[in-house]
Amino acid sequence: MMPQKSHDQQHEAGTSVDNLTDGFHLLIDALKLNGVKTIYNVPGIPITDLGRYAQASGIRVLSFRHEQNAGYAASAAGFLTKKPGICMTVSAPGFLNGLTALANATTNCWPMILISGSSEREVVDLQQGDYEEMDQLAIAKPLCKAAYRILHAEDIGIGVARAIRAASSGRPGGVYLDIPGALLGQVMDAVKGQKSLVEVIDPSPKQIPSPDAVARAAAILKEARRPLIILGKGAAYDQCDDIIRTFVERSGIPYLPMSMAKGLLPDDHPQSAAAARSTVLKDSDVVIMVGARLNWLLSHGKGKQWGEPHTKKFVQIDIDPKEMDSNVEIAAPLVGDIGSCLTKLLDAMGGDWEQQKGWMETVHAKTDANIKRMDAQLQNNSNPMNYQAALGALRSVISERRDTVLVNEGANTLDFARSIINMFKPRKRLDVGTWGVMGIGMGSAIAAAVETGNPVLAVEGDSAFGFCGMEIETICRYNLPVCVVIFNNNGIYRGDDTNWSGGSDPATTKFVKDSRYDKMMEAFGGVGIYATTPDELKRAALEAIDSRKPTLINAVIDPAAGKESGNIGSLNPQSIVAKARYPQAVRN
Ligand code: ADP
Ligand code: TZD
Ligand code: MG
Repeated sequence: MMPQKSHDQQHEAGTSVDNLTDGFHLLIDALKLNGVKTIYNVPGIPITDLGRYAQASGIRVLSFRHEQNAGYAASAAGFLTKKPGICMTVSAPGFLNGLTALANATTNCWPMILISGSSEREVVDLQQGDYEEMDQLAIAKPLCKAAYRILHAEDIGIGVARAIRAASSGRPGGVYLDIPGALLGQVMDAVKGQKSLVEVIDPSPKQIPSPDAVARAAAILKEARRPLIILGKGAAYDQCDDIIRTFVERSGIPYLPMSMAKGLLPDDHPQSAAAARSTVLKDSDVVIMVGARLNWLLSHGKGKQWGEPHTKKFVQIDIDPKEMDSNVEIAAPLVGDIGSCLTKLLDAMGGDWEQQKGWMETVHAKTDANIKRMDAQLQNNSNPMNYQAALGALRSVISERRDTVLVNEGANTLDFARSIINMFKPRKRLDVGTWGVMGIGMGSAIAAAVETGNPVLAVEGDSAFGFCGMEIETICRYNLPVCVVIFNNNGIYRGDDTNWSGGSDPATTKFVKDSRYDKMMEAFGGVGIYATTPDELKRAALEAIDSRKPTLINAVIDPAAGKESGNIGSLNPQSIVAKARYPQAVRN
C-alpha cells in the first residue's frame, strides 16, 4: 500500500515518473521477457487496466465472455505450443470460473498459468468483507500443480519465473498466480525493476533416462513377439514428431493412438491398429506406453479387454516417475522426456527388432475388415442424418483440408467422431481430455485459431456447445477462422427421452426441439447454415474453411440415433431396485 501512496503524492507534486515503473508494467514486461504473446482474459476490477496495458504493449489480449472458456483456451494453447497458456481473471467469482479450467489443465498434464487479481490481503485475512473477497491462494492450491502469490513489485520477476517453471517442467500442469490489486499500483525505480525480471532459461529441461532403465526396456522388447505401442497426448505434447515416427516405423510395431495422439502418424498409416483395438489389446505380449496413462481410458490396463489372465509386460515411457505402477506392474519404467527415451531406446535396439511372423498380418486382417465395415456405414443417406452419415461428410472435409484443427466434444458426437474422422498431422485434434469435460469446445477452437493461424472445425454435441456457446460472439469479434458444427439431436445423448413421471415437463436430457443454433451465429454477424444432408454439410464446412469466415452449421441429427452416454454407458451406476421400479432404465 505504501508505495502506491508515494506514487500518488509524487504525481500530485508534479514529480516526473520517467524513472519509475509499477506492478502493471513489471508483470507485463516479465511475461513478454518470457515469450508470452497472448493472454486469454475477462476484464474487471482489479485487472481491467492490466489487460489494456498488455494490449498496448503488443501482447494479443483476447477477451472472453466467461472465464472458464478463457481458461480452456489458455490450456489448449499450452498443449499446442508447449509453453504455459495464460488466463487472466478478476477475483473470487472470476477466479473460481477460471479454476475449473486450471484443474482440467493439470489433469491433462498441460502447462497453464491462471493469473487472478485478488482483493486487499489485510481485509481478506481478517475476513472483513472486501469486494469479491476470497482466500484464492488457499482454494487454488489443492487443484493445481503449484500456487504462488506476489506481494511486492520487486518480486514480480521471480514470481512469474517460478510460475513458468512449475507449469512447464517435469509433468506439465496448471499454476495459480495470485496478484493482489495493490501490487499492480506499487511503484519502484525503473532500472531496479528491469533488473529484477527473470528470463527463464530452459523451462522444460530434457530428462535423459538412465542407461540401466534403457537396457531393461530393450531386453524386454527383444523378447517381444506380439508387441504394441500406445501413443498418448504426452507424446503429442513433446513435439518430437520425427523421433516418434522413426521409432514406430523402424520397429515395425503396430500402434494405437489415444485420441489426441491421432495424427502423430497419419491415421491411414499401415501400422495403425486403431481399427483392430480389441485384438491388439488382448493379444499383445509387450505393450510400450508412450506418454499415455493406464487410466480409465485404457480400462486401467486390466480385465477382459486386456485379455486377462495374461503374461503381458508393460514398458512405460513417462516424464513422471510416480506414474509407474499406478494401475499395473510396469516391467520396464523409462523415466524421461519422450524424445530422449525413444532416441536411447532406438540406439539400444540397433536393428534387433523381431516380431512373431504373422502378428502384423493378424492386425491387418482385422483392420481391413473393420475399415470396410465402417466405410459402408458412412455411405448412407438416412434422413434425418445419423452420426455416421454426418461424420462421413466431415471425415472427407478433414481429409481434403489436412491443416485444419479439429475440436471435438459431446458424447455420441465425440465417440463416433474420434473413430470416424482420420487425422493426418500432429496436434490437430483437441477434445474433452482425461476428464471427459463438456465445454472445452469454443475455448479450444479460439486458442487453436489464434495459436496456429489454421482454420478450425469444431464438431460439437448440442449439449456440449451449450456450456460455452456464448463465445461464438468472441469468435465473430476477433473474426477467427472457426467453423462450428452442432450435432443437433435435441438433447443429451438422444432427443427422444420421456419424462418418466408422465408429467408435462420435458425429460431431463431433452432440449427445445429443432432449435436453430445457426441463427445465433447470424446475430453476431457470422455465417449461419442449416444442414440436413451430408452433401450440404460437407459443402458448407469446406466453404467455411476456405473463406475463413466465422461460421456455425446446425446439422440436424436423428434424435433416436445416439446411445446413452455414447461408448461409456457401462460407467453409469445401476441398481436392481431402480431397474425394477423403472423398466425404462434397462437400455443399450
Ligand atoms: P492420453 O489421455 O492420451 O492417454 P495421458 O494424459 O493419460 O494421455 O498421459 C500423458 C502422459 O504423458 C502423462 O503421464 C505425462 O506425465 C506424460 N508426459 C507429458 N509430457 C511429457 C514429456 N515431455 N515427456 C514424457 N512424458 C510426458
Ligand atoms: N458436465 C460437464 C462439465 N462434463 C460432463 N462430461 C457432463 C456434464 C456430463 N455429460 C457427458 O459426459 S456428455 C454430455 C454431458 C452433459 C452431453 C452429451 O450430449 P451432446 O452429445 O449433445 O453434447 P450427443 O451427441 O447428444 O451424445
Ligand atoms: Mg446432443
